[in-house]
Amino acid sequence: MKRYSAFAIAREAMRNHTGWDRAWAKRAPKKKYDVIIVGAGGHGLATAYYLGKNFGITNVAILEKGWLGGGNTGRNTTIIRSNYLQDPSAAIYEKSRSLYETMSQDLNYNVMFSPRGVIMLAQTQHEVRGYKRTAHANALQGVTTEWIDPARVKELCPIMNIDGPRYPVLGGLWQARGGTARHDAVAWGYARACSDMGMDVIQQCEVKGVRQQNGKVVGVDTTQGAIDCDKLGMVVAGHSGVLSQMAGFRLPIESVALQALVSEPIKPAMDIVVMANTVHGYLSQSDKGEMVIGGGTDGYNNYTQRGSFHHIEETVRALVETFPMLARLKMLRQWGGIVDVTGDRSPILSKTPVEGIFVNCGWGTGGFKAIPGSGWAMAELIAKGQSPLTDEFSMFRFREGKFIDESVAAGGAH
Ligand code: FAD
Ligand code: PYC
Repeated sequence: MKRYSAFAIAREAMRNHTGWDRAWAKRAPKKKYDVIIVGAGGHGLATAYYLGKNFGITNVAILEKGWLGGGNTGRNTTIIRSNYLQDPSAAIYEKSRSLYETMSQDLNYNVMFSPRGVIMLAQTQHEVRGYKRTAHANALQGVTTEWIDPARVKELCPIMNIDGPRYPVLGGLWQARGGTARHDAVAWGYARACSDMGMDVIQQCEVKGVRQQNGKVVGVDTTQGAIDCDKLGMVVAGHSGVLSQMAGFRLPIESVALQALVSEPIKPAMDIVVMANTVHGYLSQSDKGEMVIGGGTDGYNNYTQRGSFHHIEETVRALVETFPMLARLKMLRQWGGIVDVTGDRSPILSKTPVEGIFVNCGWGTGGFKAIPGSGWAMAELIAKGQSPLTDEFSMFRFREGKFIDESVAAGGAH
């Protein structure tokens, strides 16, 4: 694969861009792989990438029923932060945030990581306590966050009305190295790197069945035929329950739509990300100038990858008191993705009751930020059967009552 560089761009400009390779090869499935990853979202692709990079395992296929990055990865609002409360969460989310810092160089692909800073607003006394506790925990964990007062919030985000009649801003949890990245580029960059290592990224290939012999996985049945494997990683977010059913076990997961919308583009109005979880809303401004807006999950389980009118009204109504300028904007488009939510709002990275099957899911409304860290950890779990980053995130913790409660830190309210 040719490297992207200023020199390559100049060379291609001189010859009408006729010399670029395809970013990833289009291949038909082989009969057998060492590892099959189901789901070419960010987590599946990152898992495959680190299997190759960290463990030299490259006889790998990533199977995707639609187009790569077309699930939640390409539908999310790209907030990256690592300000979680519990130690196992801080470890994996901070690993992930730090990998984002060098991802463009690592993948030789510009993922537009923008560490512009993220505030989680406290608008009730309950949130003040929760975020102060998180700031103290983060200090012990080596994660740089800070409790800031309302005057500093206003300084960081002048368009905000901090004296709202119902929910005045009482302060916030500020992570200066949090931010955003370009979601598609993260998926494309990993896919290109996987393909370059000789892995097969196979789109339009839906897994319809999981084959086992004597309690061990031996392959999958797909819309492109049967494919054998020694190990299987299920990394399908909102469809995890469907896949686990094919493999004959159940997961403690609920699937529910999360929606987002963007406004018409406007001149630069805010250069940080703000989350207001009490009122169920959050806001940032994209490089194109659109205000990127999201809120809470739908109030009922569903598999609907679509937006709905009531959600626009609820979310904008929630935010407009704190951001009065929103009232004057036209909304441009909205969409939805299916997120996979666990009871303790923490993910599952785990072995399963079937030997050779591993599952990565349960990132709920907050897994984009976790893509590189999750891929790093999941690759180690698949390659070695154990990873210090995944030990606490077993699917069996729910049976044992060892919850990792992240209800305060979880992203879009649910
Ligand atoms: P996905 O990207 O959904 O990938 C799973 C893939 O599996 C899909 O492409 C799907 O087609 C494929 N698949 C499913 N079934 C099969 C099958 N049978 N065979 C083959 N392939 C299959 N997180 C943040 O950190 N910050 C945010 O700001 C943020 N905002 C969000 C906003 C919205 C509106 C949404 C919906 C989510 C948001 N998230 C956010 C959450 C984040 O998007 C997800 O946690 C993350 O993208 C999950 O990635 P994934 O790779 O696990 O799943
Ligand atoms: O996890 O930070 C997050 C998030 C913000 C919006 C949706 N998820």
